[in-house]
Amino acid sequence: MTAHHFIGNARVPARDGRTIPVIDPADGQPFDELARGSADDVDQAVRAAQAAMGPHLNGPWATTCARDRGRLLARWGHAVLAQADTLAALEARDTGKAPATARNDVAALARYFEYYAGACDKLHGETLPYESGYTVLTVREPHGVTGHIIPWNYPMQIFGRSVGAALAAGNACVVKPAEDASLSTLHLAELAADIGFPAGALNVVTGYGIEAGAALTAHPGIAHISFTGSTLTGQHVAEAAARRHCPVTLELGGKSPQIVFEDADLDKALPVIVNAIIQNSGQTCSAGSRLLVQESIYETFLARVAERFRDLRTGPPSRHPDLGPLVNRKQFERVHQMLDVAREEHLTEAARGRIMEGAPAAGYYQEAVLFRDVPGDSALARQEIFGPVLVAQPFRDEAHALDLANDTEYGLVAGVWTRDGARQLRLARQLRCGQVFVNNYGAGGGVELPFGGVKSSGYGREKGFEALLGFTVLKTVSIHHG
Ligand code: TXE
Repeated sequence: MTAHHFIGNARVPARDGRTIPVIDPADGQPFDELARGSADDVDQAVRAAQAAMGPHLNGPWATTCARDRGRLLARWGHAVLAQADTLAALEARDTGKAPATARNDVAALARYFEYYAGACDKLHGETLPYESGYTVLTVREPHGVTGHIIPWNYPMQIFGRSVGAALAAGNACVVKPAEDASLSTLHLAELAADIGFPAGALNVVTGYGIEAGAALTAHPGIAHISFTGSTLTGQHVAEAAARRHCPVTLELGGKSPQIVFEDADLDKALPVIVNAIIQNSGQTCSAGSRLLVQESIYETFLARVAERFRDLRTGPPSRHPDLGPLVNRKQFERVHQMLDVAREEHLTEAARGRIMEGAPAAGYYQEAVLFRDVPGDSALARQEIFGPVLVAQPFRDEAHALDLANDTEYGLVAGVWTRDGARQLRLARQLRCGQVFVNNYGAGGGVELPFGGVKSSGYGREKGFEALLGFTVLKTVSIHHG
């Protein structure tokens, strides 16, 4: 792979030759290098994308019709599946993901391409009733060149949902993957070129957020930005974009509640609830990180969750653990900092998993941890930890559960476990978030399901057909023919 951007269907080194080491989270050792992108490199990528669109939507990519865009996306999806093992191994090495999670990411990526391949030629405008003698219609046009800033937790899935939808809608893309997880993105871009995407339709600039990411956000040639990452960086991105009236989609994570009522099917709920926090070692925007359990079953259900937690093994991806290492030292230290806060707040630890024997000492290994009786004002109940840490709180009744669930600055996802149909519907309507799962929980899942937040979890929607609308501009054409 080593140290190149991918611009105009070609490998391009950083203009100033600088690089970033790629660290293996399993042992903390460097194993590759990335190009360290600068504003100059971003400018080169934006120009390549602009050339693909043409000055008047007359470039080679802008004139590729919807049917052919769909065919290219479909071919790309097949190529991804044909290389599933290679991609999963690359991702597991780069991010520390357990192999099963990496394989699931490849399958989801291919499914995004399949979904958006089929959607390309179903994205259409309308004709509108207006005054006599007029025909008025709407057309959905691409923004032009779209910028995509991607985090390190699900590089392939987030690439698929964002870039897949943007290309399907006819935009040319410039992607800035996370400095901790760029290898799969570069591989995918090369694959796209191999199967026939025209030069400039998809460009990748690697590098640090504060350099390449900030340059992309500020570039006047970028007509839309899709960002997934932290709340604070999302704010910086939106501020920079606002200065030049550039629309933004922000997906900023959450502190999502899983609410368990006494009438729930607890056998069904238990594995889903545990998986919703440990999946990808807790580094999931929609992780179910707060467990709210009705008082009457609190002790018995918590004992069952604790039993599961004690069995969870964290270790190197090569040993097929339940949880792989955290992605980098910064994230490892952040989770440790939160565990220090838990000690200062005298929180009660109900269970802890274990680190597999022989896991390299320099790797970023963190056991799954369950805290109980965590007060609503605890930092652990309020802040996104982004690690395998679950905080449990009891609730009295439905009104109390709703108060606790909505008492958060975030609003991405919520899970509700109950057999009471009326309560299912009430809570689905009253929970302040972008997705509600009743008697299931979709941490990271659901290609077809529009996804995004309210409050500090961001705005705009990714996934599903809704995402396509966000990657287009609606033009109204009024024709007076008498
Ligand atoms: O995120 P950043 P970090 C949360 C999670 C985690 C915390 C910090 O709580 O602990 O964020 O992670 C690019 N202009 N999430 O520091 O900084 C950066 O290069 C433009 C939740 O890794 O938001 C990377 O590509 N871009 C989340 C991307 O932004 C900039 C997933 C994310 O990095 C930039 C990841 C700038 N000024 C972390 N600064 C989720 N919603 O799933 C950085 N970047």
